[in-house]
Amino acid sequence: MSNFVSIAIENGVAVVTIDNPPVNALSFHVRKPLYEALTALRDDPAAKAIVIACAGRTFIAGADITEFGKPVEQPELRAIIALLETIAKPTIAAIHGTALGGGLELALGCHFRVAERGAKLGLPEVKLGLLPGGGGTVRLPRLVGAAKALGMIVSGTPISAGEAKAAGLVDAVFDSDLLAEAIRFASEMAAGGGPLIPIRDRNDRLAETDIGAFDRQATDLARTARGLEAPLSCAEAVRNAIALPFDEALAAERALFIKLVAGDQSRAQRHLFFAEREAAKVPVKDLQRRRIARIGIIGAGTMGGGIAMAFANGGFPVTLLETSEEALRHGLATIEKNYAVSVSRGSLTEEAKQQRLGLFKGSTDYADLADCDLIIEAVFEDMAVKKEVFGRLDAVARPGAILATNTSYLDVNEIAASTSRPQDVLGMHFFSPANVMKLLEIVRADKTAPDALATVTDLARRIGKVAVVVGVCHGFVGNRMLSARGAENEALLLEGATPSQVDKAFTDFGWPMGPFQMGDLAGLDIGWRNRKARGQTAVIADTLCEQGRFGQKTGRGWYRYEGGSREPVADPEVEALIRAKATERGIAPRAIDAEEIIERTLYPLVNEGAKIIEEGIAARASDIDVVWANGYGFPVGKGGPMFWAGLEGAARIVERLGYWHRQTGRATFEPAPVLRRFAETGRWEAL
Ligand code: T1G
Repeated sequence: MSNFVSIAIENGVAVVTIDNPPVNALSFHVRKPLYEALTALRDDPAAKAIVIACAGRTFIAGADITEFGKPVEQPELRAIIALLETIAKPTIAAIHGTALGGGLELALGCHFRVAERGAKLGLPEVKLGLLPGGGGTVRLPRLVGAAKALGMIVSGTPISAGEAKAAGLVDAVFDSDLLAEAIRFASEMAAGGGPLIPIRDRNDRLAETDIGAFDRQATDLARTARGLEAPLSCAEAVRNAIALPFDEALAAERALFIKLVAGDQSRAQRHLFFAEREAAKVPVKDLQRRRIARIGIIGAGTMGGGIAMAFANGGFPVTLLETSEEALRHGLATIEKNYAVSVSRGSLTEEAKQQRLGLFKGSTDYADLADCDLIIEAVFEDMAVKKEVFGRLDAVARPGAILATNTSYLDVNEIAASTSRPQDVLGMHFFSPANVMKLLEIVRADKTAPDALATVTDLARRIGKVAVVVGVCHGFVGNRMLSARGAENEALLLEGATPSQVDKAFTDFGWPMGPFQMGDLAGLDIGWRNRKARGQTAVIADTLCEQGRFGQKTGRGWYRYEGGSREPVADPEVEALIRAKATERGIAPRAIDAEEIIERTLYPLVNEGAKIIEEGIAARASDIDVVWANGYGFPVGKGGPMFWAGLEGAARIVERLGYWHRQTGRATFEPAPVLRRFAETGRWEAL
């Protein structure tokens, strides 16, 4: 056959094996021999049944994403599935690892699906700004019902083999020997001679659909789309499956797919897919990783507790150190409460909760960190405190242990220099809540050893984090750019905009919330403390804090929050304060539109990213996109600030920054040379 597709016939059962590492994507070089194999077996009397299986760690993880945007080579996936549905002998997909996207769609072209206990099945195309384009939106509802299919397709979240069995998506689940079991299953089906009904001809589950409930579900799901087209197209396609004859619904799916795959949003989300994988690659291949079995966390506060949970969730035993028994008890109690909330929400079993709690060992004695392989400090954000902690760590940690600081801003080189082993020191900047937020900025200090960096980068994936390696500067990549994005916030208010107007410009852009609502959520006192520590001021925000307006936690900040609700209400008192501060400065209010707000906030964001590339703080522009999409809610449909700059038009950004620089004389607006270069070449690169 070919290197990628092979056939073996055993006891009348033909096994077609796909072998296209690393994830058996349905690349053209797989599709062609697969089509030929199935055609041959359809007509081969020796084959009483056909099993489709995959070599390696997973069943087919989808179409080959690298082929999107290029001319499509025949046969397409749809042709292979249409061929499958003409085969008058049992066809069985044997699923291990993941059956995703086109991989699950191919399996839906078979009469039967059997899976290994640990397998995951899903249609995650929406996460690439797409919808299933191989008939998934039309066949899946026929098997699992429209409501279940809609949930799976609009969320893109895979389900377990057990859940798939319960939903009717798979016909059998085996704990082991998947292939042998699949061959046995195939023989039984061939011998049974039962009716072989292609899914396209199964309409019972669709007929049961409560269309009113379906439309309400679709409307709810659409509400969370925040400007993304794919979730709406997914809902429309599944609706078509209910309302239209099979082939019409299939054609409608195709039209929607072609529109989305050519669109900027899918290009942006595909960019992020590969950018996340690129960011996790350490430059030195085949570097021996250090052994990491036990984790030590210093500080059981909000960050320390969240970090500890992230590692326990990844199966690591954790030693949690605090300065006093009381602080330790409080920290452990908060962790237990957080797990209890997950159990009450059904996202965790009581058994799993107990198992994870069993991984924690509390202590107030530094000596208990001596058997830890990685120790992460999450104490108060003060250099003197951090140096004192690292000095004590240096005395107790075993040779070769990795010592990490969770600082959000401070100089990791200075912290490393407070130890006798700077080669073992790096930053691990988690985002709050650390057990939830996916982003992890790994800070490479000047003396950090490459194997320590590689070890921690790999570890990040094992605890479900998206890791980005960054250099040392104030605020690293994320927070440094956040300061540049926020530098104009107060000026915009003094000149006439309101907090609601600025926030609306951001939510219309696709952000979950704007800077003022975000400030109220995080707590205005944090920024206030940082500004005071750095001798900086923010005339309006400082006044709000002096009035005890710290945001949601005090019921008043930039907005009012009535009766403990999280819903922001515009507060005339704040607008009066802003006008008063403006009058004191002789600033007359004027109309400011969303375009100006975006120019004065997101253009400096991109500009700061350009400086970061120039300084080598980020290895790639796409790393910056990964930081902002995973840590700061940058709309994925825009691909991150550096990708978006290409969509927005770098020449326009340079021109408008130049305009505001001339207007204000403020440095944040001076176009960076790397940005000017990007405007000329379309490539982000250090000069
Ligand atoms: N196409 C091309 N390359 C892929 C790929 C794919 N579908 N999936 C993974 N890779 C590459 C990836 O870039 C990396 O490369 C390597 O494989 C290992 O991946 C018609 C339209 C399967 C859960 O969205 O979610 O089908 O960096 O590091 O952590 O309807 O990969 O080593 O050079 O992620 O073990 C739908 C995408 C496609 C699933 C494994 N499918 N993949 O995770 O490994 S659209 C998806 C994943 C589609 C049809 C449509 C994960 C994984 P490199 P990895 P992993």
